[in-house]
Amino acid sequence: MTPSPSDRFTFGLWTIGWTGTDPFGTPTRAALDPIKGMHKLAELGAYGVTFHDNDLVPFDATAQERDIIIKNFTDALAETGLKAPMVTTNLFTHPVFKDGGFTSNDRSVRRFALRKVLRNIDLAAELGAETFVMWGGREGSEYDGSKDFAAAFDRMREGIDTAAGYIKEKGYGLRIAIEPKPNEPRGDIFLPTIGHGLAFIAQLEHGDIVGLNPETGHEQMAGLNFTHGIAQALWSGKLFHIDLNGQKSIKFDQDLVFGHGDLTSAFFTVDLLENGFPNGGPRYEGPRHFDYKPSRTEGYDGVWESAKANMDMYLLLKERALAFRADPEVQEAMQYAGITELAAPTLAAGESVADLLSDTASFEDFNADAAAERDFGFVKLNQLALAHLMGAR
Ligand SMILES: [Mn+2]
Repeated sequence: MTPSPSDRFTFGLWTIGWTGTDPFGTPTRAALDPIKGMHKLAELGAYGVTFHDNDLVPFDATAQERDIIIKNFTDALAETGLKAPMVTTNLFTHPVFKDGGFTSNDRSVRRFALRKVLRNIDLAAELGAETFVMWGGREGSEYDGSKDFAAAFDRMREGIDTAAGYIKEKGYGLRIAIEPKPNEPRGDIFLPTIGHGLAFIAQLEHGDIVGLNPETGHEQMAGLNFTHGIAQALWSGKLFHIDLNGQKSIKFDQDLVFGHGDLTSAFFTVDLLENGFPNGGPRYEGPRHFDYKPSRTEGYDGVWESAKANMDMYLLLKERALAFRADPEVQEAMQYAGITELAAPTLAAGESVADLLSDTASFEDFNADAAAERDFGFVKLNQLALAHLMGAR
């Protein structure tokens, strides 16, 4: 499995650059020079890199230092051929953001956060990024009495609409993607799941350029099915970007390599991304972005192994998912399961509710017991999927 830029694999600079700091321990690796990291990713076959403003430019850098760092980064993009398709803003590391950025109870912090975001939007546009991710890791609370939640949603809407309005006003080719997460670092984070995100976007003035950046582990931390979630985001026209990684059930954010958590779920995620819905429909065409952490037990050889592992896992799963759909026995099992039948509208073309009400075959003469005799063969279909996943077919 040799990744190439045409696979559109991207990595956050913060992923390969994570030095292993966790709430219980200090770094286990020396800091990585982002430019060196970019050269290594290009060598491994990645398409691009993504970053938070402060992954590159230190929080307290002077304007002059910032210019030099951005120039070096832009040069490195040119040298490596890497793209920077997604940019995001760090509104969580500095203590000023301890109660959030857009939803801090402190108005001066909210104004500072908005300025930090607008400045970073300019940079994202300058670099030709397509997606501007907003992960509100500190937007939330530990205590339900600590905030006026309605006001917090108003401020969240104000922040995102202001940023989206600015993008439109400037004519930038950017779309905003909200990244849901249920908790960590806050006890509870606003917009905790894909579903909450979709409902929130519907309340925005500039919701047409706001979508989602769902992350595998974030949905799984909430006990939710990631593939269902991205399917609904796609169906809603809101899957603007995706963060792939691995998570084993409801616990802290593990940020494992993609597929190293729930492998079966990862198979169906790739099946959806690569093969699309069985009966057609919207497709995800964006980068395959990995947002993971190389385990803190590893040195830099292990960091690069883990970066390769994400791409390997994706390509292996892609190969298996393509074979799965192409298998005549699978197609037969899908047919038997009624997967095609689900695409047929329940009412016939032009049929009114009155027509349905007068169709005695649908109710009065419907034999529910006979219909209940039908079986769907879902277990056989799933066994075929797992056999393909394991390379046994
Ligand atoms: Mn993420």
